[in-house]
Amino acid sequence: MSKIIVIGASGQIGSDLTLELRNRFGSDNVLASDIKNATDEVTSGGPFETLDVMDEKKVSDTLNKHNIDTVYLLAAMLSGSAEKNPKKAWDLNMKSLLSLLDMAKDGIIKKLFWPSSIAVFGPTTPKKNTPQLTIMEPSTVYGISKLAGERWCEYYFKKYGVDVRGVRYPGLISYKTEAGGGTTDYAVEIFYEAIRHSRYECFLEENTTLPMMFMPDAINATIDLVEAPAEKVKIRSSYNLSAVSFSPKELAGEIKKHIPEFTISYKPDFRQQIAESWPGSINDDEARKDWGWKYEYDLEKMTDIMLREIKKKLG
Ligand code: AKB
Repeated sequence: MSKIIVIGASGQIGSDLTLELRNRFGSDNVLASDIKNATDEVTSGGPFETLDVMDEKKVSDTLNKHNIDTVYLLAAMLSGSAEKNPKKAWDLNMKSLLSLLDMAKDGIIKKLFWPSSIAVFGPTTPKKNTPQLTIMEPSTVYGISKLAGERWCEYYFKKYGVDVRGVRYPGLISYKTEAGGGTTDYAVEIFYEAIRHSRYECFLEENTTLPMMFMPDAINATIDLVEAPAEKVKIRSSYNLSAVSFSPKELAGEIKKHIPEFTISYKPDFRQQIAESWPGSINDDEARKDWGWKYEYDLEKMTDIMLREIKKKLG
């Protein structure tokens, strides 16, 4: 049985991922860690350690102490926050990856999952059905760090045989832990505001279509990729991954079916430019072909669950 650590277990992906990993592999085999406090569900359901991913020694001591062999490295600064703190974002996103890649190279760990993003694409990338291999000229700090990270992953795999795996996440939508600092965050905020106030002011324009995915699909993709036999994982930079694409107007229309009095207004800010630099839809043929990826949740199903679960959560 693998011994797993989730670094960044308090974040939007990390919290859901930790719970599902514990569900599949047993609570004692999944150590959650983060610099911030995690949700009660994460801290009470299994081991948790406070960990700053920038503290290389503490990270390596923790891996040794718990005999960890598989690392999910989710600590990162997202697109919106990174534009406000370019150097800090570069340091966090790059140093953490390079130090874990080195630990894998030195045999301290056996497997590393590292998330990339649709932010690796830029204004010159074909916007529709964006292929795995295409023009990549990201115009955001976050995107530059993710593209550089992808290149490092492939380099460590080819040069040192490091078993590193990754996916290019689209915007992720979930109800357990709110997102923070991303451009696609509107698609989570909108649900809370629809339930609380029946209205939402969106920071993107109404017709800005972006690739999105419901969290359970993202979690399945992540674990399936990490669990796939090594010979099936043909791409070691990061796989394109796709589910649904929609605009704020389309999402608002879907919410209106449940909350007829819901209204949306638009006040685009600096994130509009980031969103415009990203594709509207993604081609994920390679992930489907190599390790059998397939999404489950469409816009309708996702909206239904989001509204139901957030209502429950807000009481
Ligand atoms: C962001 O908006 O920055 C992220 C992403 C698409 O990687 N959700």
